[in-house]
Amino acid sequence: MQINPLLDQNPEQFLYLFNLELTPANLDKFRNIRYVIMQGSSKRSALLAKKLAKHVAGIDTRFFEPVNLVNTSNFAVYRVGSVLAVSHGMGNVTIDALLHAVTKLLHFAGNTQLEYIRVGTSGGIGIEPGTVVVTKNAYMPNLEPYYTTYELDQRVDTPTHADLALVERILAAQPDKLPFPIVSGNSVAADDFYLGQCRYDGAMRARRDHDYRAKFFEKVHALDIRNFEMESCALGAFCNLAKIPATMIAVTLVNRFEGDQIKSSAEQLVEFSERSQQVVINYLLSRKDLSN
Ligand code: R2B
Ligand code: URA
Repeated sequence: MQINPLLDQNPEQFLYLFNLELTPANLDKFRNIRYVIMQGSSKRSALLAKKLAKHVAGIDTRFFEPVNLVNTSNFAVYRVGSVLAVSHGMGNVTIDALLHAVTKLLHFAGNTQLEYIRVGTSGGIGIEPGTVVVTKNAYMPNLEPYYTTYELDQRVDTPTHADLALVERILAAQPDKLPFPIVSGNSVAADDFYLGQCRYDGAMRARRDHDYRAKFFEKVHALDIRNFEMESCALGAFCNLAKIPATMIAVTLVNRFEGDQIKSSAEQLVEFSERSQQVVINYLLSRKDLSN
């Protein structure tokens, strides 16, 4: 892990984005962390923490409610053993803020060896809804493997590829009889859910027609891109700068070759989103440094 050297010249007392005083007592809560699992919603992070408590610590979760360790309504952070289950909100910009905050916090708490995994949902490109995709490369919407941002008025392009060894470890940790399909593939981080992914059911009308969209989907499919979502580029770029192994595990809710709307029932969607959680749990349980 590599961190901004300026941080230690003037140690921070208060972490604004988590509304958290960096007292020794608070930092103690974040020592000996190895894995940070990020999901869009705080509710899903709490659910994952509950499942990990059951699997890792053998806790009867009927009597256990995970405790949120930070004091903001924007993000939630739960801990089980050496795992943090964290929420990141929606979009590259939001996950980027979370990545800075959680990485600073973990640095101040003395952690040096981390892995970051986003666990989420996505729109599939030419695969059955319910398939789980583990990301090898994240692409911007213009199909460049760089996250383009601006430092003041200067454009910077940061590579977005995931850690392939981590991708392989995740796939190798899955049982032979996993009851749903899992593939590794590339992902596109769109700027938004509707027009950025050329949905025709947004409140505003997409400007590209069906023919343009169909050709684009064919083109991305040929690049081994298997899903659209909204955070993989910021995650990949941040973790490449920080030298933190990272990838994304995202279940697909729809096959975009077939339509825009997510038509699965509420129960099916819950089951789908549990699939990507199951994949990360299988991976974490294969590790030897889960409890501490
Ligand atoms: C996938 O799902 C969310 C939108 O519904 C977004 O955060 C993403 O990347
Ligand atoms: N998340 C996305 O960003 N797109 C989808 O189609 C589904 C979930």
